[in-house]
Amino acid sequence: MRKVKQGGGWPAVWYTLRKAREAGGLLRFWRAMRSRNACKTCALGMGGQSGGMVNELGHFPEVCKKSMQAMAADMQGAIKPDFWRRFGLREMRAMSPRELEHAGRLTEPMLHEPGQPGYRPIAWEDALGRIAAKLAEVTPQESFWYFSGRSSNEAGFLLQTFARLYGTNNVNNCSYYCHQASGVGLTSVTGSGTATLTLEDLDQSDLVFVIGGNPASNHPRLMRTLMDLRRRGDKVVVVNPLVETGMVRFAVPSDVRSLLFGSEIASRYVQPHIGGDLAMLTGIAKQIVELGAHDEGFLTSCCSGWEALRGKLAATSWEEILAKSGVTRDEIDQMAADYAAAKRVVFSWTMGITHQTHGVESVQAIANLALLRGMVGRPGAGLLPIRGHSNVQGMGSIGVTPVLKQAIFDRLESHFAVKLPTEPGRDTMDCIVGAERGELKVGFCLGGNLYGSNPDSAYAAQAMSQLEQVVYLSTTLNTGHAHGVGKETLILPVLARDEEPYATTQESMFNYVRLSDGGPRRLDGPRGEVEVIADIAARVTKLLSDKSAPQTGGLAAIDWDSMRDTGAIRAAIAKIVPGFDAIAKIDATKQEFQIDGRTFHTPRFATPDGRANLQTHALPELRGAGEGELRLMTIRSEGQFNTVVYEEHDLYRGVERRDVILMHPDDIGRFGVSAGGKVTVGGPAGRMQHITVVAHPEIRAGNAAMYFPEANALISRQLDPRSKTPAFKCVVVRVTPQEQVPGADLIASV
Ligand SMILES: Nc1nc2c(c(=O)[nH]1)N[C@H]1C(S)=C(S)[C@@H](COP(=O)(O)OP(=O)(O)OC[C@H]3O[C@@H](n4cnc5c(=O)[nH]c(N)nc54)[C@H](O)[C@@H]3O)O[C@H]1N2
Ligand SMILES: Nc1nc2c(c(=O)[nH]1)N[C@H]1C(S)=C(S)[C@@H](COP(=O)(O)OP(=O)(O)OC[C@H]3O[C@@H](n4cnc5c(=O)[nH]c(N)nc54)[C@H](O)[C@@H]3O)O[C@H]1N2
Ligand SMILES: [Mo]
Repeated sequence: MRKVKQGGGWPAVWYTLRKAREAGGLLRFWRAMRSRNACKTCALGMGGQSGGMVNELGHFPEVCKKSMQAMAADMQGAIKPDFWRRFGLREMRAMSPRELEHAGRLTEPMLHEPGQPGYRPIAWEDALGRIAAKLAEVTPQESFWYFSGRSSNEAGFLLQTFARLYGTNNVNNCSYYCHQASGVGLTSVTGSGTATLTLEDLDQSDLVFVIGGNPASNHPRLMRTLMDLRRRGDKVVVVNPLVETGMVRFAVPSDVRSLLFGSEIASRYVQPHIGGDLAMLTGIAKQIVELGAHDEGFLTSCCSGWEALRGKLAATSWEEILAKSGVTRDEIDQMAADYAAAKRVVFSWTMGITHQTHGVESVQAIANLALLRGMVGRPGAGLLPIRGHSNVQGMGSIGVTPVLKQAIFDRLESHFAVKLPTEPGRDTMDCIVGAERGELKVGFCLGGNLYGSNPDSAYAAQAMSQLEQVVYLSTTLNTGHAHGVGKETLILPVLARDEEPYATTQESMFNYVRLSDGGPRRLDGPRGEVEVIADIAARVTKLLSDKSAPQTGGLAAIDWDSMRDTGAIRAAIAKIVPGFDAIAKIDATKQEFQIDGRTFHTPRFATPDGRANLQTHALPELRGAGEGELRLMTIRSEGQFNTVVYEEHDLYRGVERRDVILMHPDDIGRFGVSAGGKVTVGGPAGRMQHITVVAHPEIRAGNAAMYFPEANALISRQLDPRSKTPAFKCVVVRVTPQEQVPGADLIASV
């Protein structure tokens, strides 16, 4: 496949037209894209009341391919009834993520029971009755509640409140596999777990660091901001072991000049080894201090820990920094010079930073670096974790976390006059471990693909198979429905947010709350998430009160039927979640808002003493540097959204298929394999066979890449101890030519 020379551009424009045709015509598609609903894909916060394709500053049109993919997917027809007759679990397991997604929309509740070959349709009444009966049978501590970041604040709040009153804190969201390290790291420094700035600040900056991310395909709307920055003569420093085409050049489709001629994005591109960022960031900080370019006044008056950090930087040797980061002293000096010369600097980062066993420390090191020159707590500068799912941040804000923030805990108790459980709740991986050990019996998933997003796929499937009941609220099929099944599995079809009969809200990565109007349903059958949750909650409350169970008092404190009205849920959120007061009236005012207390335009932070806390770190060993070892990252192509694959090819990297490993030509030689040849890739959790080697000179030698979610078969369950996030981006693997594995051709590929 020929590699494109830049991201975006005409292919993105043609793609739009093709998707529109698939979705039943340009007009129908355009109307759907322009409806007043927050964009369904990433957390940049497009759409809402200004209508689709408008950003938080009112700029239109802001277009991106993946929002069209997601929209076209929701506009698919229903799964054909004979699908379930033709395909049992065995056949579904042989399907690719793409085939499952393209089977169509889920419209009927489906049930899989022990001993049955596959799923069968079941009436809503029966499905809801079974779920409620199981929840009334098991103890609350035997259940867990997983939330993806696609659902609304209202659905998230209602379900987490129900789970607590039912009696468990086993409540968590996909953030544990995503930006949890950012939340934990930022909270330890600024007292708040989210971005410290607004979109407007980003537009005013004169230098942006983009570390460990590929926004050209994963957050394309950010590319306009970066393009504008370069046009003003300002700078973008990209840190990534892989040279991503779209981060070098990008043609912004909605900008004629850019579309025709392309725009340069990175002014500097630095390629550390995978996992080398913490050492590299420490090096830049050390150099800033050696240059005397730090802001001594800010550090002493607005931060704590400056003396300790200064001492630690001085004591960390350049040899150690260079060996553990994989970058040269020259590169560090140049980045430090860029930084020292800039006035308003934004540090942004994504999964290359958080998917590491030292993710929290790397986030803290980014914050240290920003604080060294007083770049937090002033306009036009700050810290920006580039979030994934469109409402993953909202899920965290409204309490979808094992441990509730004290204020939310207290106000939930007082508002509803209830007592909440205080037993520690499980994070996401701990739920999988608990399932495997037989400590958990019911798994309830509001969207997402818990199986597909887990490391060590075989373990995840085994763990989930021990559960007595798994419940999914989903829009389309994914690999979880095939592999992540319990003894009994129910799939409840739900409406996408632009099809719901009520308004909902979502929170962007800039702490901005968007209002989605909902819209007409496209298909008969699916129900609104809030309606389904309220229904189950009412049934469980009834069953438990019939049994006089201890939780009855708490559950009965809420009239669950009244909670089918999202306005009633918002009224509760406004009273309970700090910073969300304005949500109570959003329906009437249509006034979207910035959450209070999170954006720092003055250097007074949300810590008890108002100071930012600098942190010190020991540098971790560089993994995968041994004989015969390769460091592997698992990444997305732009034709997928997480475990949902829309296209098998990867346009920007010029790769035609997904069962590949991208290796540097030097490593291809070192391992005695050949480009285009088949290999076995062995990782800590398993082996993958019949993998095709793709020569990718753009990746730093010693490092390799494979696609998520397929490569989860290889990845160990090793976690960052502080954020409990798996090291999806740094897995030590070995590559052997296919022929050398005895009997390899007899074993089916994973
Ligand atoms: N099209 C599309 N958009 C998406 C998604 C999607 O699947 N598809 N998913 C959404 C979600 S939930 C998320 S979280 C975001 C993810 O957005 P990203 O974080 O941009 O996505 P990843 O593909 O995980 O890749 C991370 C990048 O990190 C680099 N990298 C890997 N290891 C390291 C390292 O050790 N150091 C550094 N500096 N870089 C490293 C890789 O080369 C890659 O370019 O995107 C969101 N948007
Ligand atoms: N190896 C490896 N593993 C990873 C990653 C990686 O980079 N490498 N990335 C991690 C990251 S960043 C994340 S965020 C997780 C992703 O984890 P998840 O959020 O659990 O997974 P998704 O693939 O985004 O979930 C997609 C499914 O959500 C459902 N869905 C879509 N829209 C809606 C809706 O409106 N309502 C409901 N109820 N359901 C809906 C559809 O059924 C769809 O199949 O994976 C993680 N796992
Ligand atoms: Mo994510």
